[in-house]
Amino acid sequence: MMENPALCMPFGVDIDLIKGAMGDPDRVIVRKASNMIGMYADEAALSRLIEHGDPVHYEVFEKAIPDVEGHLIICISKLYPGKVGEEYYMTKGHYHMVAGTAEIYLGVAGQGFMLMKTSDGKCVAEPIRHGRMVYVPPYWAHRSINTDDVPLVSFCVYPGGAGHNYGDIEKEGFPKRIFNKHGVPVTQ
Ligand code: PAN
Ligand code: ZN
Repeated sequence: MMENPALCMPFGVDIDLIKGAMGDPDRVIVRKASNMIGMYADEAALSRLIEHGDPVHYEVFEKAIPDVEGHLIICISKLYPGKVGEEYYMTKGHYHMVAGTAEIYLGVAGQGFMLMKTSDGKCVAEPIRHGRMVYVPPYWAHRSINTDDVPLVSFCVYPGGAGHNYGDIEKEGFPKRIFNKHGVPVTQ
């Protein structure tokens, strides 16, 4: 008889709310400037960054939870401070592969925005910071943006089996961007 793929053992994990790190992650995804080609408005500024050290833009710390319905996938997302030209560092952003699945982002440290869009053109920038939760409803693509000068750390929870669809966002982009203009975040 086939074993049920959803079966696993209970566990706990330490989360360092100051450093924005998971005690014992099973997987760490690291995205550098060179993984962000095509995402920022100022492509020349991104090329310069890649040539000058290719800095890490963000890290995602994950536990190995079965990616099937019934589970809740958890991760810590740590988005470093910085700018590409005048545009703040951000994540690639994605729809979920199973588009009708939601996600909860709890702001742990730093501050910025969760930029969310639908395929029919709605777009919302919701502030996220320590102590604030952002609800990403089903069908909304989502990208975090760090407008602070410390890492923006979030604790994310989404349904097992949701998956990630990066391709549609690479094609569509987001209708809004957030720039640093004379020291303050401006949405354009
Ligand atoms: C988050 C994101 C994480 C990194 O865990 O995956 O913040 O952003 P990108 O996946 O867009 O590179 C999430 O939304 N998971 O579904
Ligand atoms: Zn997501």
